[in-house]
Amino acid sequence: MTNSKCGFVAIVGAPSVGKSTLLNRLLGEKVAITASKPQTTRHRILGVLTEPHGQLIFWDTPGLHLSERLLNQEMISLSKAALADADVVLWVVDAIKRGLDHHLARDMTKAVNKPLIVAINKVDKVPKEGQALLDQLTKSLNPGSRGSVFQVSAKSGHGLYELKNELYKSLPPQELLYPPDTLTDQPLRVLVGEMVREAVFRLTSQEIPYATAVTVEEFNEPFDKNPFYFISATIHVEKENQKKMVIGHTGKSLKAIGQTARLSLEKFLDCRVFLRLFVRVTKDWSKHPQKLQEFGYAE
Ligand SMILES: Nc1nc2c(ncn2[C@@H]2O[C@H](COP(=O)(O)OP(=O)(O)OP(=O)(O)O)[C@@H](O)[C@H]2O)c(=O)[nH]1
Ligand SMILES: [Mg+2]
Repeated sequence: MTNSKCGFVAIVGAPSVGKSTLLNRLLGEKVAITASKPQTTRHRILGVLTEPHGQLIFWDTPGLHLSERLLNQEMISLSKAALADADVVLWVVDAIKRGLDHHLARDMTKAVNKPLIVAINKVDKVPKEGQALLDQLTKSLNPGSRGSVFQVSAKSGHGLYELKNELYKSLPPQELLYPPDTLTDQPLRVLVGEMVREAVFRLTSQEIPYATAVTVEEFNEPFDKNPFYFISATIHVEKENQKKMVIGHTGKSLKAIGQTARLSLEKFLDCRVFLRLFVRVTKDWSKHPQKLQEFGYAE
């Protein structure tokens, strides 16, 4: 009989509540991109945390929300699959803004009959005089016999030690399912594309973040004479006017996207990066199942 606890934790919740930030913070590494705009995450992202007493295998998921859009429906089905496959559900709630889709997330997490841990995130944003309201919210979200509620901050790390301990308690005793040095299942190339998409998400506005997909065409590791990564990637948008917006007047916007993406890639890869970006119109890609598949957003 093993002493270690190990199992799958589905991180679910409404868009923008801080699911991906929480995952990165728990792992101490960036495996998921984050942005202040909703619907940033489009995949089910695996993040593995191995500690002396076991292994927490997280799935970060796209924010649960209602949408007619094909891409969004694919995203939501990934979140539902994670809920169905997990050993324990970690429902993340924003301490300040509940948002329209809060009830959808609540109903979906209620519907699965599994241990449920609620993390009320962003408590660093709650002013002193808001503490009573926060405590009221904490009481109202208590899942009773299914689990418990924690006040946390993915930004400051507040409450995460206690949250982790509770997650371990809900997992079955079993041998580690992944080798201890596993961090994520995403190929490096996919992560690199995601970091370029993060820069687009953060630096553009209106419909552009939602009309963007990124593919990586070249990914060359450093070697003796070339002490940097050489990466070339394409930013796909759906319409000609969107391409103009991404490039910007005299290329200013694309330059800023390139700079931001390069800096986060250099931090992540711990090495200098030469990044070449192209912008291409792939007409209405988010409406075509085949394109969604090609860009990795559908099975
Ligand atoms: N102040 C504060 N901001 C936070 C915290 N956690 C996340 N954020 C911010 O909230 C925004 C959304 O964070 P994400 O991690 O991208 O949220 P998400 O739930 O993964 O969003 P989707 O993938 O779109 O569903 C970002 O601007 C984060 O910096 C926190 O604990 N405190
Ligand atoms: Mg996310």
